[in-house]
Amino acid sequence: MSQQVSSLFASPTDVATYGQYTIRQDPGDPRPLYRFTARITADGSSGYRAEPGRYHIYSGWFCPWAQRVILQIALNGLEDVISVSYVDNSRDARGWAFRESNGPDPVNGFTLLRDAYEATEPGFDGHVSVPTLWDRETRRVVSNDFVTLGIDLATQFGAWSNGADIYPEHLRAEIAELDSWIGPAVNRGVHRAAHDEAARAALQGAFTRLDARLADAPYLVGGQLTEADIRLWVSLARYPGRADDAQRRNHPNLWAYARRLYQLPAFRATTDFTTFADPTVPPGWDTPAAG
Ligand SMILES: N[C@@H](CCC(=O)N[C@@H](CS)C(=O)NCC(=O)O)C(=O)O
Repeated sequence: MSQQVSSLFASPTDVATYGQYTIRQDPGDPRPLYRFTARITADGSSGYRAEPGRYHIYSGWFCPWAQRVILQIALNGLEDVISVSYVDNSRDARGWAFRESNGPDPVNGFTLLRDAYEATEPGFDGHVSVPTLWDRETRRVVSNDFVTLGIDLATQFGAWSNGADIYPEHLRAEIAELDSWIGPAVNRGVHRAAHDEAARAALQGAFTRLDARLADAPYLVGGQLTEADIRLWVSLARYPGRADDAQRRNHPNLWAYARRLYQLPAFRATTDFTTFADPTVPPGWDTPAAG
């Protein structure tokens, strides 16, 4: 019995034995870094039809890119339509793995996420990343492209969703416009800002702009919760200064908005601060907002 149980899990992370996780890309290799970009479609025209029970997402609690996708599932009420499991929060050269911490791989019983890629493409040598979308029917990785994955979850599963329209057609251009500066300054800048003066200035500049925008609007675009809020939230939640008094003084609307989002069940259920580099939950976030 104990043998059976232990075979569901990878051995503990062991960098001394296995080394650090790295990806080698030879100069001149034209292949994209993230190789799997297939799309799910409601009408099945892409070869991957939106169907309940067919797809599984391998996620990681720590990962902002994965959380975007998991938030789409939660906000659309698709928890019983698309299954989700979580890799362990640490890795060595073997990449993401399934351990007791976050449970086994409920679909394939793999111990390493790499095994899913290897089953899809023998000899696979690219990024083993979360989120990864697995198709039970064709038994392969369909996508590890978090942008299109989130959009497909938001738009192709209408037959089973609760009707929330998180990526409304009339707001897509505005969502893209926001992404063009929030992406570099915030989503990709937040970690760089810890050790790079220019990145820090860009991040604080973006916060100032967002603070003004949120002064008289509950959400970033269209007066409703959209993909734009999801994209911003995953970085605000992981921003190391989120609990600082100075942040709340300088950008009161931005941090009140972040707190409001955290009051929503979907945001709360998909955010685990203990898996972030700084696990601090800002003061007041755990108490319900007034009104
Ligand atoms: N960087 C990816 C987004 C996903 C991502 O970076 N996920 C991280 C965890 S937060 C990961 O699994 N990294 C492993 C890798 O990229 O090889 C992309 O640009 O598509």
